[in-house]
Amino acid sequence: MISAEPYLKTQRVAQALGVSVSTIKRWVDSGMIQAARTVGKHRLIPFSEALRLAREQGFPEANLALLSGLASRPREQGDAGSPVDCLERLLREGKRTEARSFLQAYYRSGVGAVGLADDLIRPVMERIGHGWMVGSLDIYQEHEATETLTSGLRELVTRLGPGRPEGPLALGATTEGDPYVLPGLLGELVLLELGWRVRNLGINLPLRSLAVATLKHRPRLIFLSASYIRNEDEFVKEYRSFHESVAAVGAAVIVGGQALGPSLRSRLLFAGHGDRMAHLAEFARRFSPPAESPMLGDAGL
Ligand code: B12
Repeated sequence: MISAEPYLKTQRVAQALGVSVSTIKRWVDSGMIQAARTVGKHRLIPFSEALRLAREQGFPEANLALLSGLASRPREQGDAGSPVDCLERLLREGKRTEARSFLQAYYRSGVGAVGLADDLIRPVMERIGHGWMVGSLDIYQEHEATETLTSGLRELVTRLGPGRPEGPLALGATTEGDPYVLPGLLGELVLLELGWRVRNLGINLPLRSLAVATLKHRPRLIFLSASYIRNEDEFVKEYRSFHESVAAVGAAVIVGGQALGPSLRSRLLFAGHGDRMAHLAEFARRFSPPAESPMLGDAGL
């Protein structure tokens, strides 16, 4: 069940955006901000609407910490300001429920799966990884951060549903020995939004088995994420026999991930490569023009 969206009082949104309460009320009444009403006719603003407003209206001084319950006073030096600051701090403090609802409100605020992946989750996890590397974070906190984002993303994927029944099919996986969950889930969300049917085969999948799945399901597209490769020569050998079998069904392979540097890539054959989910989305759009599924925000869900 997707986490309930927090609703905020007009005072809190006004304080966080640095405008007057009457301005917020006027914006609600003019329809510029979507809001609900209490029985007593008080206006309540969905968290995602406040985030959308902060982003679209470009409130540089917006106190997102105040919006996301991280702070209860006007912004001070060093306070979490940007969405990346806020989510990183919620994860560092182990605030799992707040972090999940922040993630989903950020998604509902209209950034789409690509914005969620490339502008929020990747930079946040980079900071978490750095924290682990320099010892300001313990490994359990990195694990907890990954688990929190994983469960939040799984809810969004479930909510977006299995993709359009007549949509083209894509298979996704990470390779053998690679335990990284987030890139695969984000790839799935990106393609579902574009109306693809997606079978995310998960982590740590031997390429031999991905080839079997390809011959069985005959996908149009295979997205492969590699964040960790134990032995590059072995990987290249397995990848070559995998690619021979997928070529037989005419599937296009797009690869990406931190472990696929230029020299390793130069030893592989693939139809596309990307460093960001924006590249996967662009490839999928050009490859099979979509009848796009509604994003959760559009469908008012
Ligand atoms: C979480 C994490 C883990 C977790 C993973 C948990 C899980 N279930 O997912 C665990 C604990 C398992 C782990 C283990 C290790 N980790 Co680690 N890990 C991370 C961390 C913090 C986040 C990775 C992540 O999920 N990021 C979020 C995703 C969405 O971002 P992304 O991977 O960058 O993906 C983006 C793009 O690359 C692209 N993309 C990715 N895939 C694809 C695919 C396609 C088709 C396309 C188009 C685009 C694309 O789009 C994404 C969105 O922009 C990173 C830090 C970092 N800088 O990323 C370290 C990091 C990757 N880990 C690192 C290391 C060293 C390890 C270990 C070797 C540690 C050890 N000694 O055991 C092991 C190796 C793995 C293993 N076999 O166990 C180093 C890697 C350094 C290096 N370059 O070699 C990093 C950078 C940490 C650091 N700062 O040093 N890790």
